[in-house]
Amino acid sequence: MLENFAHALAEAKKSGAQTIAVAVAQDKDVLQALKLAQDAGIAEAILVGDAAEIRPMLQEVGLAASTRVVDEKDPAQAALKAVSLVRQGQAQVVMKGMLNTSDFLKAVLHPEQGLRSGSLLSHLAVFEVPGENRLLYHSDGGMNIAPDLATKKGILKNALAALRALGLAEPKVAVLTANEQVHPKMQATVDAQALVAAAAAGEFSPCVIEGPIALDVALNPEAAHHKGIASRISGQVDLFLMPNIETGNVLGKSLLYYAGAHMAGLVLGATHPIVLTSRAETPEGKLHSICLACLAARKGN
Ligand code: COD
Repeated sequence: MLENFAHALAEAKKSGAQTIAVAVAQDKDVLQALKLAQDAGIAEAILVGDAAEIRPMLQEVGLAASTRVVDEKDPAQAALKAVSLVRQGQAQVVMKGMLNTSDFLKAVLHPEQGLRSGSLLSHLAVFEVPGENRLLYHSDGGMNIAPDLATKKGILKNALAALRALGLAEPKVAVLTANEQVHPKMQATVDAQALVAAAAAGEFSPCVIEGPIALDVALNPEAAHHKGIASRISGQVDLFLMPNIETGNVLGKSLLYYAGAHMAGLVLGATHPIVLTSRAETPEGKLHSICLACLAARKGN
């Protein structure tokens, strides 16, 4: 179980450096994050993007002038080139730089040149929240927009595989909804019931999963007690499965801005780990995502 990002970094350091191909790398925060990762001994970078913009930034952030730069001004082409470096085995991880998420993900999903594995791709957000004694995981607040039941199953499988690879043998999962009653007009509650039934039939083992479950019950045993709910996971949830992208996105940003949390972001289910950070994230924040991706690459995901 990873307690915090410092713990994750210490684990990643044990495996030596992975090579990261960065799509549209002309961004000082991205380059600073890569410098931090290099100094920590967890990653080396290949920078794909506008070389005329990237080269002067190298010295500013302290990266060596000999750092490999692949010149490509067009962002969509740069994303495809970064992805192809991973396909060719020249890098083990691909990272989003200064381009929008959809354009980056379209390169990852490219039928011939992308990193598809045949599985669903999904986003995993990892949070270090003040006062919590371990990292918390949310999915999917970043990629799958309005998941149906089959997509939620794929999201859950990807997240469980990642959590197990990160050392959680039997993750505790809350299938989040607005309440604990199954209501036919609230599709999230219907899906939650179906996911828990599938889990009871062994589809996601090993894990302990509950739903439909509201956030207060998932977080707080007293809330569960007051509502008369006998929960095995209340207050101990590792993975929060989101009903849709907006819930995941808003809850995640609430943790960052109201609770002072720190976040890492990965895309799971591809042939290689994918670093997906917000452009607003600080270099230290981007380092957390690089670190988690390097751990995932080490585990062979
Ligand atoms: N996993 C595997 N294959 C997928 C997935 C997925 N999650 N999504 C689409 N595909 C495949 C489809 O099967 C199809 O073959 C091809 O990709 C194109 O599918 P479309 O047309 O449905 O998908 P796109 O290209 O229009 O969009 C895919 C995105 C991931 C880009 C889109 O879903 C998206 O923009 N998601 C939200 C990203 C975002 O804005 N996040 C919030 C900020 S972090």
